[in-house]
Amino acid sequence: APATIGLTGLATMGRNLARNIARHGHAIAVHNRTTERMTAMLEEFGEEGDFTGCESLEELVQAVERPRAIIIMVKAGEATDAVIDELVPLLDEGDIVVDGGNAHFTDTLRRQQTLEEHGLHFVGMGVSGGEEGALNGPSIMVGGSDHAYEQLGPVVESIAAVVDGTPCCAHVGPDGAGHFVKMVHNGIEYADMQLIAESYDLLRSVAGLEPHAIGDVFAQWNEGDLESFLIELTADVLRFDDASGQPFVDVVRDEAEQKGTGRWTVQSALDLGVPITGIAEATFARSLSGHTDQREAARKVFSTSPDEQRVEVDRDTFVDQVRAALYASKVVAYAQGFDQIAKGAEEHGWDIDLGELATIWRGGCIIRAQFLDRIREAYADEPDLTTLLTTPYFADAVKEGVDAWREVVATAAAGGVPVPAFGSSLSYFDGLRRERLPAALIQALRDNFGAHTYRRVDRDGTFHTQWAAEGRPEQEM
Ligand code: NBP
Repeated sequence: APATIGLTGLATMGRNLARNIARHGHAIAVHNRTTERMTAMLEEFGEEGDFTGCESLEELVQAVERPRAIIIMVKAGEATDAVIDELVPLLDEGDIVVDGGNAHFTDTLRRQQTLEEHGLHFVGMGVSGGEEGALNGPSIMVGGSDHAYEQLGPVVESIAAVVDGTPCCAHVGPDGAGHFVKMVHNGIEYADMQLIAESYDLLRSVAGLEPHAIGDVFAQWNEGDLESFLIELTADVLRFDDASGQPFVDVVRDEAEQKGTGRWTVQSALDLGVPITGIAEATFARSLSGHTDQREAARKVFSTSPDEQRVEVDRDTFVDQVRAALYASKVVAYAQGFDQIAKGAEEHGWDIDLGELATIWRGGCIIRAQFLDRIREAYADEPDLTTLLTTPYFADAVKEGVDAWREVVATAAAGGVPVPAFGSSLSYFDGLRRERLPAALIQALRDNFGAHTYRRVDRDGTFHTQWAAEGRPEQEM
């Protein structure tokens, strides 16, 4: 019998996704550019389900029932285009091509257009959860036509993670919507991790706790509002010792890498004009960590003895303040990320259900957290929410934590501990709540040097003041 679905690209992600699909009872045809990967996979896991091994894309296409659904799970970028170019002439009208890789959503928009011209459906499918998620249940964000989702939905929903009986899989919107929200999801992941890292740094440098003890603190935090996969993982990592006997975190070089989704998120936010300061600072913090030459130069010139920057804190109080600051900053990071999705949806004409996103991120993905239930509830209460920050639950949490948040940022500054994500989140919060912003001065300056005009507080309209040559206002005599 023909296979229900086909998949090409059997590296870590594709192989695990194919196994997951087969384990759920769907007959699947599998292919990989280098055939050995396919044969090795079937040798090892062929018993897990109904697999058809294919040595070429022609064979793959032949093996799948029509209208076909073929998932591409290869390296994002040129490799994906190469596979699409090869696949398209082999397909028939009405077939569905699914890109499950980490594509940039603008590539997905472009590919969708091209395939539509060939009478094919193109689906951009964001898959979160890494290697483990792909095998045991990822969070899946599908962008594509209703028609394509009708066929694809039952298969992908069956392989997704499940929370409270709900699969962590959604038809987010058309064309690039799935990859767009996957991108922002990854951006939020950057912010989450940076906030955790700053918390660790403060507990170590200011409160003087050792990694194991900090791991215990994180384990405790995981019992409350902060309960999440990343907090749990942090507890595990901090309590883990390297074979050399040292804490594992101490043998890892302090240079964080990135594959680019954080950068994409920030670039898109700049285009959309959405201030996602937490995600941006998290992305820049990784860049800074990699600038080893500049770091070395600065250390030589500016290093101080540890005593010069020692700040005295009450350890228990400080630990609790850091927890409050972490929670408040996390609220800001998510508010900013959801804001970006709302603006992106508006820009591209996508009707994205933000509450549904919070729902499908509760399982399978790296940012899964109890917290997302609160976001889901917030959007259920008010689907057209202006910002998550002001919904009663989060507003109360922020109000309760704001003094601690300020204390932590001030202590970090006094102690010379960099907290770009904590600091920028607090500034974002203060920026939003401020009665008057110094933006008035910026606009006055812009009118002065560039005649960019300004609006007034006391009447409607657009104004320009006649500034004299030296930039001074002309005096009325
Ligand atoms: P990789 O991103 O490492 O890609 C390797 C696969 O791409 C192999 O199957 C390789 O075939 C194939 N490939 C390449 Br490279 N160039 C090709 C070409 N020109 N034509 C045909 N096939 C080509 O695999 P991965 O880590 O499994 O990730 C797959 C996708 O899933 C990526 O887009 C990734 O960004 C995304 N993703 C990854 C994760 C994760 O945690 N790793 C999470 C979520 C999403 P070969 O065997 O013949 O070399």
